[in-house]
Amino acid sequence: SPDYQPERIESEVQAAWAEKALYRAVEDPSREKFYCLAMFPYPSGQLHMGHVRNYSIGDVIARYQRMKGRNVLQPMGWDAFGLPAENAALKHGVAPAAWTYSNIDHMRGQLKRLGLSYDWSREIATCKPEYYRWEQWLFVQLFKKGLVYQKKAAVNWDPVDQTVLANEQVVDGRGWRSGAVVERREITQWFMKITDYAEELLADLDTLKDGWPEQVLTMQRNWIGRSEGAEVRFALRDQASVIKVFTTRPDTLMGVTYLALAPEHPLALAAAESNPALAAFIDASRHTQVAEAAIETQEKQGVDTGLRALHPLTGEELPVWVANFVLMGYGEGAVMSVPAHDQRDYEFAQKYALPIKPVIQPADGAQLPQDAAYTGPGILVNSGEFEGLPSEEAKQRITATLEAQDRGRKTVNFRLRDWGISRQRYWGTPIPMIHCKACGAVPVPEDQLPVMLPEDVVLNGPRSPLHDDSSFYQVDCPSCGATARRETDTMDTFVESSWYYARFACPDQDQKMLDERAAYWLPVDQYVGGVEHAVLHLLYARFFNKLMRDAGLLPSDAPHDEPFAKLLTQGMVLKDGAKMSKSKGNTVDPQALIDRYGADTARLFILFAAPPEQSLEWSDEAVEGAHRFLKRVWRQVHDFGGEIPPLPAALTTEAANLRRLVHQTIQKVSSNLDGRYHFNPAIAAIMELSNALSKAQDDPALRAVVGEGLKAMVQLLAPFTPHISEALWRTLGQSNELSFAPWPEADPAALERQTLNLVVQVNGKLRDRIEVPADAEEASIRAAALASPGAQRFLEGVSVRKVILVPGKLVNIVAS
Ligand code: ANZ
Ligand code: ZN
Repeated sequence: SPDYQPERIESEVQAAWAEKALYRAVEDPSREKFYCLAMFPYPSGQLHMGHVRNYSIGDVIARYQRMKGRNVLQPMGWDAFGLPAENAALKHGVAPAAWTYSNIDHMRGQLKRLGLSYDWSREIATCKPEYYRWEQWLFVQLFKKGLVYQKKAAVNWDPVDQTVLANEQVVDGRGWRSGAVVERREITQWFMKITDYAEELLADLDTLKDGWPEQVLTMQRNWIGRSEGAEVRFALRDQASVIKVFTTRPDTLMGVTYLALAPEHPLALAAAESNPALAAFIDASRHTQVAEAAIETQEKQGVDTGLRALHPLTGEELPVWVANFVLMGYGEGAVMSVPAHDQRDYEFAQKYALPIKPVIQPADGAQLPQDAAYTGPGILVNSGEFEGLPSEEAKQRITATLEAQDRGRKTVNFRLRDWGISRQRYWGTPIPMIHCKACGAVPVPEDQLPVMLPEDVVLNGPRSPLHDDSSFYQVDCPSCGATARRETDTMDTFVESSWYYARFACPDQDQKMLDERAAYWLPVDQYVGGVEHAVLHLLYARFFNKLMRDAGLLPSDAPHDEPFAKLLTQGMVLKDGAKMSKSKGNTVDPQALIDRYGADTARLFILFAAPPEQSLEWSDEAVEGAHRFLKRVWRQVHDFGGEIPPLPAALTTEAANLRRLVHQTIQKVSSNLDGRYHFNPAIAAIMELSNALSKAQDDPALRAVVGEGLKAMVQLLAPFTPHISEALWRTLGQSNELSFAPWPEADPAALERQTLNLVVQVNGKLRDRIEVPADAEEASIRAAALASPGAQRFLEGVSVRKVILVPGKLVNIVAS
């Protein structure tokens, strides 16, 4: 038989697929569709092992569904905007666009080499104007609906490079290039109102519970962070203004001893004008980091503003402080402080000698802690008319009392913030807005879209060249014609990845963002990607799906409310127990693996080594093992050679047993692929079948069954190792396309175990009858006979001397 030469076989098979455009997806409402999508890659330059895993998993699912007769769409594209292109441009003096496009070319070749069944005619690169123009178009629609707006927000500012830095460009509080201490600056930026969709984004997570990992749903729920509570309004003693706070514990209202404002709170800023100590504190807080996590861990500090607020129910005077742990972006940017029952408030009160007034007693009568806040529920004390109420009831009653006096109301607050999408970077989608002195922010008229990003640029530093390119920013106001300035910020690259899955349905549509093909293909039936995207990408994509639905681009029905019906989050690829990463220097280059063993071995190894959701430990031996298996399969099918004879009308027991194994394997593999991703037991079953077939190979009496088994084996292997399967399919004399050959069905007749009825005698007298499998071993037949109730009755108190087996007829137990 010819040698197994993966490189030759794989390139021949791939050429044939490409020539026939085999995996081109065509909409066909009469067929059940299946949209399989793996998260598209950033074109960093080289495929890494995580990509190989991600895309191999997706391809198994797509290929299986295709063989099951579904109309499958499996597309691929490039998440092509982003910072690394700018960094590479600075390092190597090549324009980000040129760098990106050449990476795409290289990586496309690598993906093709893996034999992934993509419809390459639908390829998308998000940095192309024909893609991002529709993102700009949607941005304008959202602006008109009020779902996009501008406000000031904090950024990381590098005072030496005079530029805004992304969070990942800040290393230990310093600019990655200049080494300068990064400052916090407030600049005007664009926001998308994802908070308008907070309730729906939260509620619809329930509809995903059968298709998404519970862990991802939980992370999204926490990220959205819905809290029920109350807004309470505190009047100021000496001014007409009020301080609004959000609290989840209105039951503690009688224990408030001071208020705390965020440093950016308007009242704090106003008070600072006549209070130098306060001004200095606020100024210092500008130098601290933007990230919420950093704020949580820093030491609690504050300054008294000198303002006095009035308790809404008692009229008692309360000092108003500014505190560094109060976030401007959460709730109302102000807190009613209850040091007896909130740990932060407690520490702050201790530090600045503010009063602590307990108002909640543990219901079980336990003592309040001596040196900490008691944060649990309980019974109200020191609380006037609310005395004695349990916390839950007190929350209702106190809120109702405030409401009646117009000093508060019940509210729901979300942790989720509006999505700031402005990036002061070059390599991104230009924000399609124009700033006019007279008219304000004016959207670029639709017929002038796209706002093209100049690709032929030279980067001299981290500062975006758009900021200094007057041919880009100098424009006439579309509304009044005066000289105006084009927005020079670009969009967060998460915007592109929020809707690419929909655009794959109609990537050639140049009149609209989406057409009716999107209604056919969406939702994605199976999405595959890394769990690191559990929140941002997967939340933004869900948000965009709803935006596109509400813009009339997708049907308003339940199936189209969510973009991804099922989600598989694959585990990491490890080596020596650690994540493979360039910085650790422990990477294995997939290209070298493929060059040496072929794509089928690479795929088989990665699919067999661990369940998709779990981390996968690299192992050279396991790669070798996968390769040896494929070599054996190759030899096995070639040794068989030629036509598969028809099955004889009656099978010998041996033949029936082998045939049963063939059909059991079909059943096992199918059940492990159907709606599940149990690839390793599926592959293990195929390996067992291969073993059994190779033992039977030389027996002419078994030839028909071996042929049937080899054919099934090749079909079952097709989703995992498509090239060798395709080649062997031809060897077995098949002329149809294996990729579309119907998935084999287990024959119930073959699965049935043939049985024999045997007579059980004790000392030659008939005492029972037993049914045993036709292929049962002698020992198990003897055991069954001895255990039969009829024989047992006559075996009590005697010893068995001998058990005589007359095959196919009887078992005689000799006892005395
Ligand atoms: C009074 C109180 C008493 C509170 C008590 C807690 C315990 P979650 O559950 O995360 O929604 N808070 C409100 N706005 C804040 C802001 N801008 N920055 C920092 N903290 C803020 O948290 C709600 C609680 O966080 C609110 O309830 C408020 O403190 C605080 F025994 O009000 B609480
Ligand atoms: Zn104007």
